[in-house]
Amino acid sequence: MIVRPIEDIVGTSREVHAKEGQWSSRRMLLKSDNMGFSFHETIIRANTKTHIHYQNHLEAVYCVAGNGKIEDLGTGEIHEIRDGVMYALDKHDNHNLYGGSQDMRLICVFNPPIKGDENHDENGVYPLRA
Ligand code: 9YT
Repeated sequence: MIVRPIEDIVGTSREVHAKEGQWSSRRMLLKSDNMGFSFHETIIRANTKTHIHYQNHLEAVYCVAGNGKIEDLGTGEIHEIRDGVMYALDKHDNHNLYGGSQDMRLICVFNPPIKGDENHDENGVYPLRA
């Protein structure tokens, strides 16, 4: 059994920050934990915009605090995100993620799992790591 409080993640190599400061990702379960997925708590800062296009991963995201929006760049649709809303990038959806008036706290699951220190490249992609 793995039991891991968030205090053991914050400030360690398992916490990764966006290069431009829009988000922090606390990686609670990684590939090395052998669960078949990775499990993150992500803080999206208020009043920020992040372009994301996970071409190598599927991601499900559940908002547990704060508010924001997701813009589907394939369809042009914009969806409100708040406590209780989930979105799943089941088609590797190209999107913009916006922090709203408050920081958003998101619980994120990635398949295949993130290995550790991945950060977005210039196209909002995480590389696929062996
Ligand atoms: C929601 C989202 O994709 N935010 C960017 C960071 C990512 N969730 C991560 O690595 O935790």
